[in-house]
Amino acid sequence: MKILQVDLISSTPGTASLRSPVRSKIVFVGRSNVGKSSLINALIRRKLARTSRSPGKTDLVNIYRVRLAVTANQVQTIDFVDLPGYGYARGGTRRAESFAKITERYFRAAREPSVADGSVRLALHLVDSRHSDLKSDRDAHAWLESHGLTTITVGTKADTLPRAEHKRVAQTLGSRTGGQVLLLSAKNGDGLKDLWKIIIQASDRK
Ligand SMILES: Nc1nc2c(ncn2[C@@H]2O[C@H](COP(=O)(O)OP(=O)(O)O)[C@@H](O)[C@H]2O)c(=O)[nH]1
Ligand SMILES: [Mg+2]
Repeated sequence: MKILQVDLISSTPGTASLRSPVRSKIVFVGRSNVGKSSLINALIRRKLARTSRSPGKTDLVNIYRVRLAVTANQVQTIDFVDLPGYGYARGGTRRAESFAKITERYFRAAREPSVADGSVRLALHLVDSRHSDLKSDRDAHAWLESHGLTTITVGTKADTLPRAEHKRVAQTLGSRTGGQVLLLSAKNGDGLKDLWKIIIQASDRK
């Protein structure tokens, strides 16, 4: 697999930009500071997404268009959608609302026949491996499921945990969601290959 090109194609608080020709979209959802932008950068092997030490900086929907050669003669285009983070306490209710609004609008728009056709292939729900059982994450997961989205739980920052704990954390995440779980690290690259496989498979689906 070779990444040919990545462009930030839109960065907006709204959904107008989503009325694009149908593509395979992979949506990144998670608490503020969970490592969404870092994961996108690690996957695309470029420093395109802005990362930040302090939470609550992004309330835009950023879409990265990724062109990759899956094999020598199979080129694929996938949009990575980086949604605003939730659960940022200091921003207060207003920020929480704005997340809910943007997210709901996003998914509603994506479900419209005009832009849908199942173009959202997968929601990657990012959860900090060190905090694997937070209410806001459980709520977000329930929300994604209730909207019928195929969701995979991704435990981020796995490098901060001793290896011996990976299994236990994966189990906690799995028992909570009942779905597929993947632990990874944008820092040391653990799990990225597995995530690419999942992404390509989901995008390939007709
Ligand atoms: N140790 C470690 N820190 C990470 C990892 N991914 C992100 N971070 C840190 O977590 C903070 C938030 O990352 P960012 O990608 O901006 O989070 P976002 O708000 O979800 O987009 C930054 O200080 C990152 O350096 C990781 O895999 N391991
Ligand atoms: Mg970010």
